[in-house]
Amino acid sequence: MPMPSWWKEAIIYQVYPRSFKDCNEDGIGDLRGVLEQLEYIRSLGVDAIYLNPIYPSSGHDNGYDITDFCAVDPVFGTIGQLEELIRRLHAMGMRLIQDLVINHTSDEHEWFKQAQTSRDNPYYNYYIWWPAENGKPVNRRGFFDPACEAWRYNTATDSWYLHYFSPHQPDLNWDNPVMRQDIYRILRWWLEKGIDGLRFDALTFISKDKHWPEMTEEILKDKYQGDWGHFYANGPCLHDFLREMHEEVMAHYPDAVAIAEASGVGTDRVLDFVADDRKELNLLYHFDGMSIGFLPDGFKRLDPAGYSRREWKEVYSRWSDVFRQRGWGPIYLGNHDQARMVSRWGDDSPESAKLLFTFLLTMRATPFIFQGDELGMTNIYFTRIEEYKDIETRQMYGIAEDKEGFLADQRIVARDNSRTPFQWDASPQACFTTAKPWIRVNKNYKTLNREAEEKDPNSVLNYVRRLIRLRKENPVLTYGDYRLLLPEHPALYVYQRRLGKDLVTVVLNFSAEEQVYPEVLQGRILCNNYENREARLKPWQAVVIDG
Ligand code: TEU
Ligand code: CA
Repeated sequence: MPMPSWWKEAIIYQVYPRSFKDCNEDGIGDLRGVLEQLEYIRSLGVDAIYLNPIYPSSGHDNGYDITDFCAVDPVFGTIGQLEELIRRLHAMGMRLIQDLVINHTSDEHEWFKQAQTSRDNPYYNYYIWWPAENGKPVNRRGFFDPACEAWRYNTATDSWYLHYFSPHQPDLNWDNPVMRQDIYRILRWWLEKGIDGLRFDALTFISKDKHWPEMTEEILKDKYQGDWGHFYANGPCLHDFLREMHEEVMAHYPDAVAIAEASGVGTDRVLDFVADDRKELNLLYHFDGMSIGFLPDGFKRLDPAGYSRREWKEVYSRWSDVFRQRGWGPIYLGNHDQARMVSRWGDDSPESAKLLFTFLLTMRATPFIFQGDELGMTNIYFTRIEEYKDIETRQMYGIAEDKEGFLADQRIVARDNSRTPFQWDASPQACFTTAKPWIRVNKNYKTLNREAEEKDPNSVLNYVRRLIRLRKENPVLTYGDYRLLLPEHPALYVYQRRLGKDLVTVVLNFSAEEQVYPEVLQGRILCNNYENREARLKPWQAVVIDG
């Protein structure tokens, strides 16, 4: 049995404030909207909120380009409202995890505004530069750059600055100890306000190899599975920085959880980050699950052959087994960077949404629920590039040769699919706002909304509430061992959770077809997304059995 921790037993609800609830009629969600809906969030039975960035931002990447780390963007509200959110969550016995971006800043951050004026400016070395006299910078990919470049020339300093994302997001130079101390000061400033943890954005990218090894598509393929994220997550000083950040900051707030968004880290390395004795991080979330079904070119193109449920079972079983003895992990099926989980991994049906939640809430990991998924909210299925707001979609469209094919895939995988306004009820704009929303509300809000689902005992919403209660009432679902059955079955995902005498079997028909599994008739039903239970499992049927 692992050492108990609140963040191992918690169920965490991700709030993307921009799309949650708008209370000042500007079409953009805000903190007042979150405060107003705290009772709803509590009614789910979750234990903590993970809040996407609310800091002043230049707005190129929905808040992931920060211009002031120690403030709240007026578009979201005030620091006082954030402090009220912390207070009220604590009073409810809940917690707050904030999202902080410390791999890069906005190019409108004071540090960068100074740095770009002169090589002698004290802030120049807060960033990563390639002096023009050294010739053309080495090949690196910028994920959101119009030409996929990761270097942008700056005239005043006659040098190029590095940006792994857009040119408006210059990467910070973590080799600079003065810059690191400034970051640690910022972390303490927030932790002193009583927040209960931090989700660190793109954290595995913070160490850069300053020997600037050449990177070609061939080397990338040979050494990093063709994934720039794998290469970027292999910087030489990454663990030194994480250990220092732990020693300097997180160790002084032992009840605060440190979570890394960790593109490029697999099960072969994860314990180097999260094993207790490493004194680096508590949780790290991977991309292996979200990468299922993509072609390996890193441009979010779907494999026309689709993906196999065997692969799904292998990935999630591997990410459960790696923590069998030490360490712990989160589990998620959607977030602000992914499409709606019921569209990406189900078939938009409520049954498939319930099945996905049964999986999410019975695995040996800390479940993260993205706002709206508990209603079964679906993709919005934009058809034209003009409908998209997301820098990633617009940038990739600009460089895509097959633009029609790219748009067809984006209907399934685009990040904007999960960023559409929360659907509260059937009133105009789903009661998200009385103004024009920053992004269109999904047309299905008239029937797919919170108010309608509150009234339906069989709604996805009420099913999720029951599942959350089931997980809370049965420690076997949190700490119990995990054992996969039928690994080769192409559609059935069956596994057991065992803790002492307690044994629970989870039977999931991850398909739109009926599947025969007579063993499902044994044992007392703890949860079932259909009325009845027969040896022929219905499409997307999920059954949790005691024994
Ligand atoms: O996402 C980082 C991220 O998704 C990369 O690690 C990923 O490998 C890359 O996008 C290639 O697909 C975080 C935030 O979650 C995201 O919303 C931001 O856009 C991004 O960082 C930049 O801050
Ligand atoms: Ca607003």
